[in-house]
Amino acid sequence: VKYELYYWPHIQGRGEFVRLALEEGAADYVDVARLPESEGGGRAAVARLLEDAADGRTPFAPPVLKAGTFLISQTANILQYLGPRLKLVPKDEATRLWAHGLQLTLTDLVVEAHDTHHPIAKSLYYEDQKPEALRRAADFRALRLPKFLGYFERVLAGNPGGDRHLVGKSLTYIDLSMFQVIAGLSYAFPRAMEAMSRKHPKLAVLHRRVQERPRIAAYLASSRRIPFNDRGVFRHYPELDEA
Ligand SMILES: N[C@@H](CCC(=O)N[C@@H](CS)C(=O)NCC(=O)O)C(=O)O
Repeated sequence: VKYELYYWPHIQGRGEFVRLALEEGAADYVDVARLPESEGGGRAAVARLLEDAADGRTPFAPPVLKAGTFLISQTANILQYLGPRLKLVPKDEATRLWAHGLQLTLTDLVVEAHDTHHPIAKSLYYEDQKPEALRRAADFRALRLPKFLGYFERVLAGNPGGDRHLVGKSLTYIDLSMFQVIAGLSYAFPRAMEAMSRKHPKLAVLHRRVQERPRIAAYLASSRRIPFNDRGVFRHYPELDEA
């Protein structure tokens, strides 16, 4: 096996961005924590990886990708590594830096989506920060979501390689990540996102096209795709969506 992904086995979470790249790239990989515990899987596999490593290079948080002797953390960093190897980003440096910048912007959006249900503390239950979550989510829907999606719609419209992709002339890991963000936001905020996709038609088309790619469609239909649930980054609490 060429790649080992270490990520929580019960959620899509941030690991999903890596899973999608590995799937589209037809990579030889194992989603380690999804193996039975008797085969070294389960949450314990992730926990073990986050124990202090002998070489002092312990990752802070999953997802983590093991590739040969490399242990790579941070979603955008993992994708920057996998991109050229899975032919999911153009080779030239300028384009790769642009792509990485876009991925980091998606990372920021993911944090803000998370903070709608956990605006005060990760360590508290949603139920213990609900008034703050309601305020944060209202602001997210009214201002942040349109700002981020408007930005990505403009990037798509202005891509010199054409508006079928965010970067270059063919599919990149940025398109895959954008698909996942739209899928997650649509799960979390179905009503707000309905209006949003009407306002951002090019993103809506990109989302659909990625979903229909043969390898992605096969992956989404498989048991490897964990359903969205109320433990991941994207959670559906109806009261946080538009009235
Ligand atoms: N910026 C990192 C964030 C990683 C992250 O927050 N991982 C979550 C799971 S999705 C976690 O376990 N965090 C533990 C913590 O923040 O204490 C990335 O994009 O990979």
